[in-house]
Amino acid sequence: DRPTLAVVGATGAVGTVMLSILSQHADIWGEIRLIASPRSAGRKLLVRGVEVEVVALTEEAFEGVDVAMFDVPDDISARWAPIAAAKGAVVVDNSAAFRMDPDVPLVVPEVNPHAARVRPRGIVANPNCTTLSMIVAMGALHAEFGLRELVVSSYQAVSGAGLAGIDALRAQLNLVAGTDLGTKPGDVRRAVGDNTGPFSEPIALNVVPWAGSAQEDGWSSEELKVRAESRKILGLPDLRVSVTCVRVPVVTTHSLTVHARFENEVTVGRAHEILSTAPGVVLFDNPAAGEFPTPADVVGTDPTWVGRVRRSLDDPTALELFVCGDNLRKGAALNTAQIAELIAAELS
Ligand code: 2RA
Repeated sequence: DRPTLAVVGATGAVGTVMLSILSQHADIWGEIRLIASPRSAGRKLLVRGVEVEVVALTEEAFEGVDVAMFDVPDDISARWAPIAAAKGAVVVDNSAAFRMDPDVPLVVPEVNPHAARVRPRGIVANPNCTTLSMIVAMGALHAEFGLRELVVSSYQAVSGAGLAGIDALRAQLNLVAGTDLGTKPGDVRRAVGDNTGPFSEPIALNVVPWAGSAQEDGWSSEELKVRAESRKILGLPDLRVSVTCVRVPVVTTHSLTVHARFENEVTVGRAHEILSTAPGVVLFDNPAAGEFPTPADVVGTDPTWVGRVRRSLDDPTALELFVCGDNLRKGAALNTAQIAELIAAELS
């Protein structure tokens, strides 16, 4: 019998992309059960070309489920993932609730697929979308050159903050379109007023050097996640990682600039060879011909796109790169689906 899959959080920004991915991938699942908050129960959503009615999140909803994918806020995962696991489902969780739990593997199928096999709590965690937007390319380069340090700046899309983030950017763009705003101090802020949505500052005509919540010594939770998760996925507990997270007025696709320092000397030629053959990576790097990835072109695609590969002028062991990844696909739904497919292959 083909395994039963539950999608918890089916109506959110990531859940919506998940349903389209499940409709595009090989049809390995028996029943696909859609689960969401009681507010969304009864809605009908299309998956694999058929309408499926959403059921409310209850203990009974996990009856007979083999694999349960969770795309819900941290507190909902923290409460319900162990319940689903106790019911016998293997949980693939895309919240931050379990990522750093030593008994929960943090898996990127192109980098550490073997880790998914050992899951004492019956839970496998999916990394944060910002980590995921670069880690496939970094894993490939690490395997060749031996990674020693990452210095990263992110350019994060508003859909990282869910449908509310997309709504906030669209509403703000409507307020500023066709005006001369953005020419005087505070003019955009005054026009946007309280309509900042999930962000602390206006995001239209702006960039905001902040994502997540405040942590010690000025760091944001998002910055600390990228550091801790990169170390765990790559199996490099002492990797030096410095991150600055920035929100930009892009709907979907996170970008990152990366300064990656390695154990050995690097060449752009060898880095190009590795990146052009690594699974899940597209090398798009010919700036003289105007070829480098941008979110507007990458959105809706699966791979990690890499361009602007240069050797650091002052350090022959370091590379500079620009990386883009769709934060809702590889950054969330796609990686979760890939993990679920690894587990399904193991169960069958
Ligand atoms: C963001 N990484 O972009 C977060 C979402 N998990 O806001």
